[in-house]
Amino acid sequence: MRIFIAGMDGYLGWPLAVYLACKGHEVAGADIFMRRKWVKERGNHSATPIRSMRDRLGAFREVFGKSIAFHVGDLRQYEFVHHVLGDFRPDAIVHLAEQPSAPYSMIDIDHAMFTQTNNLVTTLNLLYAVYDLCPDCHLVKLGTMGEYGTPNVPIPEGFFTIEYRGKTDTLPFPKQAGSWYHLSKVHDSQNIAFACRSWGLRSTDLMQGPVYGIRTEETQADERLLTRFDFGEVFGTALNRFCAQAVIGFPLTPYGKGQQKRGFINLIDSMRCIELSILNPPDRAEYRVFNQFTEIFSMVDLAQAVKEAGEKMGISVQVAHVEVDPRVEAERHLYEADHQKLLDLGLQPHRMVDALEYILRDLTKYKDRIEAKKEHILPTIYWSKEKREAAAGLRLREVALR
Ligand code: USQ
Repeated sequence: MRIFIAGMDGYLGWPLAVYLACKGHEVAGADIFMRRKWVKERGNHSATPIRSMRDRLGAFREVFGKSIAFHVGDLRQYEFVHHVLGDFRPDAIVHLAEQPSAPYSMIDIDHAMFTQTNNLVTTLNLLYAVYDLCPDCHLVKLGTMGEYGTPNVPIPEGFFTIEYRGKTDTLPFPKQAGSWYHLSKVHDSQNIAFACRSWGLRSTDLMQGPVYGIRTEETQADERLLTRFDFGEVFGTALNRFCAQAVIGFPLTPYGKGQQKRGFINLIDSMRCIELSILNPPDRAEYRVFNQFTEIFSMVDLAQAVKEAGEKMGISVQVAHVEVDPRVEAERHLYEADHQKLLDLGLQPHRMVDALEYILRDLTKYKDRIEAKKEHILPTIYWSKEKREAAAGLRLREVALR
């Protein structure tokens, strides 16, 4: 199949391009390297030393004898989107070209505005270009489990059937996202569903949970193919952060009570889910939703699992709750979310406990790079003024950074 990856330079985009190209698909992608810029803007870097796109593409050609087409450009510019899609005429587009960090979106008005305009404009451009050029093309969009929030009822895969005042209908499940970033994905979902209804486009919206891991089977072949690995407060996600903290002897940081639960997924399974979605497209005019995660854990569960894995390897791991959760979120809540549809398509999930040792081992190689930026681990971005005030003078900061 001809697959276009919007946002090919990111944590998921690059290994996905390599994975799909190795599976025999014709892959093209675009990026303007914003993720590199945002992480640099925060003064941080990837734990893994990532190569330039030119080096990555060259290494891929050298190792696998195949090519991936790449365009440098801004997907917020409609002319650019129209040009690259017109040229390539994809069967499927994987849309990863968004600002993915909740804390980044909560820094201030500029970052909130940037996140929502960037994410919504890029999605709208893709919808219009698909409608104009290749209306049969399947848009695989990366949404987030965070779109649903944490309701006190089970979470279905996108839709639920409800009886209200004697009538029954199947409707989108309510969205109660917890950051400007997560809300950008809610708005995207509405826009995509509308385009499917009104123009007959087809789309799969993947409600993905936090992804963890570094290596995929293909990127293991050569260090130049490694994807990025963020561990700071802004772009690092919970489990990846805990692993990075463990290897430098920094106490693991569940926020608040640490009873927040999320649905996690291994990077390898994330690639496979996207492939399964592409291989099994929806009908024209269909907007469907898959919940893309494999196991649910609380932050305390994660910290305990990393502690046990570390200790098996002779690394002593401390856990020190960050007293004031910087986010406005439920610190204890129900989290019963369905995740059957991708299993029905053939996903065979990896277990988190089996991956931890590899992640810790891999990260140990980049210990110095994590150590060099450890001041970026503890949270400094607060969801509200009340949170910021409550957190002033956190004891952990002094202890951990000593
Ligand atoms: N958390 C901690 N300690 C930490 C970091 C995070 O307790 O050191 C907690 C947070 O308070 C939150 C949970 O872990 O309750 C998840 O936080 P996260 O930073 O791992 O993930 P989140 O901000 O929700 O965003 C990440 C990705 C985003 C994706 C989302 C899926 O950055 O792109 O959409 O995971 S989900 O979490 O299901 O919404």
